[in-house]
Amino acid sequence: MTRKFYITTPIYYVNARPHIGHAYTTITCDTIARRQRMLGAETFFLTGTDEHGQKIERAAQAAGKTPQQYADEISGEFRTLWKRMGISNDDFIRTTEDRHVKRMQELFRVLRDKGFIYKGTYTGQYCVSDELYVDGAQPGDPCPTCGRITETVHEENYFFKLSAFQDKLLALYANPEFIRPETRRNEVISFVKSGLRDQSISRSTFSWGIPVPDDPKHVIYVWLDALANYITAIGYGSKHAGAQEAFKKFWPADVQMIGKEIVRFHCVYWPAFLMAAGLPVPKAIVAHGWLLFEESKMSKSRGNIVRTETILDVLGADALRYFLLREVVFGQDGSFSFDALVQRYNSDLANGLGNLASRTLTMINRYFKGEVPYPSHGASKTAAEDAIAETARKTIREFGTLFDQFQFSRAIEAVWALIAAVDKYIVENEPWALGERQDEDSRSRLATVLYTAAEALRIGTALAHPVMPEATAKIWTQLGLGEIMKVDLNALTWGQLPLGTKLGEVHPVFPRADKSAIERMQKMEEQERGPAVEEAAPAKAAATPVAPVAAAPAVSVAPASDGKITIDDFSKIELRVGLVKVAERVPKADKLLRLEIDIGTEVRQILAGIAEAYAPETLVGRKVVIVANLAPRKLRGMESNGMIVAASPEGGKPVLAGFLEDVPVGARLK
Ligand code: ME8
Repeated sequence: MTRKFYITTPIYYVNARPHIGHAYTTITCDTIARRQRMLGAETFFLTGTDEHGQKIERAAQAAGKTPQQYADEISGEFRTLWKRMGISNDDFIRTTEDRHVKRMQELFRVLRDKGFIYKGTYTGQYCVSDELYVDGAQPGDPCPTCGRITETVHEENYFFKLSAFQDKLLALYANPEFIRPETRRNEVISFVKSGLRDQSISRSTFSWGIPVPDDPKHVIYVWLDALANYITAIGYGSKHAGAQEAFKKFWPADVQMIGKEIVRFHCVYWPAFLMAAGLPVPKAIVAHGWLLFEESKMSKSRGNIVRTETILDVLGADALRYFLLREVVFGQDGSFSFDALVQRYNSDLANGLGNLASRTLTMINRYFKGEVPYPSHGASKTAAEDAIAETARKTIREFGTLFDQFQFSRAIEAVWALIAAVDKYIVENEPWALGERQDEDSRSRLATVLYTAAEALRIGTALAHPVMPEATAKIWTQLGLGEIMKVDLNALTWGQLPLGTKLGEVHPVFPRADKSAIERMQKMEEQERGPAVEEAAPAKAAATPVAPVAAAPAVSVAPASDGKITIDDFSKIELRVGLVKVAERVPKADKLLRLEIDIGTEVRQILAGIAEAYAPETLVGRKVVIVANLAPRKLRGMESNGMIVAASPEGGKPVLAGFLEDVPVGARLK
């Protein structure tokens, strides 16, 4: 019977456009799925979007759209991007799809019927950004995950009896394969050992979610809704025989890949929900680290994202795939930079695999009319050929072992060690010099050298295919070998390159990237970021908060339970009238102005992203509104001490807030 393999990514929130952090997880899963297919497994690879909850409802509101319109748009962007990148997912689930909604409600019913759900009242703190109940927090406390100030929630909820699962979960973690890597497993074990409280699994103060069956005043907690995607997508809860069949075949998942910040949801709540429903738990939850950019986690709220499209436009998907899997030690955080990307591309792809392919195939074209030559088993075969064959065999073994342990970087390194060995072999054996001679020994030696190089190239290419599907498929065609996807990796071994194979047309696969590639990508990202207007940053990151211009106050406050804030909350924000004394452009920053503003008690330096809307000279002498009690931040190496308040119309330029009547400098707005 064919072995099955089911792999999932998290389903991504639709409050932010995809960036290379999301691409990292998706690429990793795609690579694993492709290798599994080449190993003969019946593979199902699932990704999708997480579209319900208060965070999405608010983001849609802010964008002036209905939540559904908003979700349609951003979910569409994820799908378009994955398609453009050639991601081989077998399905894409959206939590707003009817199939998910119905099956999710069925799961809720099952949990309720089995006695694991009861009604109660929740009073406590909630982080909307992480959609997380923060146990033990007091009003005004920050979220332990993102640092934003939590909101107080007081509402009637349904609860899940999580406390009943402490021992069962600890027994589950005894299996070291269940949570990977080990560090994450230890964190989860100590969290569960410290005691589990029942978990609220519904909300009743907003409506953007799946209604609780038979009690539609409540919507199902977005994390229960979202986690269920992994089973609803493959047929759980469906009445159709085909769907039931698929569920039976593919569940439990073999690998559920996530980023490290959502380990608790996947390793504690998720298996508890499944056990309560009487379902098997996944075989492995695998958590990777974060992609950092400019030294902090790449995320929309920090405004430090890199879009995948920029890299696709300039270097292509394979370059990004290779870089992420080779450069980042899986499980740990890894830094992204355009410099490092281009450097890796040139050294490993243009000069490494690309160069080996083009020099080997070009010489076969030149000296053997484009047909794979017959190696000699006689005198012209030396120990050097045996050494390459042995290295190739070892690489096949090592690559498989390391890859299956999620050590992608080391697995790739093994293939590149083979490429380096073949390069050295070519240099030492000088096929170009042999090609100049016409005697039989030289011809025979040349055939042996080029066959050996081509065979090693074939093996390296087959192994690297899941990592770089597009480029390796091209090399495969140039080798005259047809469809690389059909290769059976179980049977891959030295000596299978058919003699006399007619090569395809030879083209360079990785043209060298020059320095301008870095500048081009940086420029594209700068343009995309636009003026330095960002969403409010985490309160925790006090040294790096908020933009110099914002339409809304950037100090986090705790809304009362109906989403409104109290007067006390508002009074935390110190808005004052300021007078612009100096205004000038910031060199090499198209959008930024440096302002000196008198606020009555002192003159402040504030940097504002308004250079495209206001010429500096028109601002001097103007009265503006500033947020005076904002923690200072550095922009372009200069301190910005406060923030100017401006309206930021969607798609338009910022407009400064001002007064029709005269007001004294330093007056407080309240
Ligand atoms: O958490 N580095 O969605 P999300 C590495 N909807 N990976 C990153 C990353 C970064 N800087 N940024 C994002 C959610 N990711 C929930 C999941 S699942 C039932 C519900 C990747 O849009 C990484 O996989 O915030 C992370 O876990 C995921 O995107 C978070 O995506």
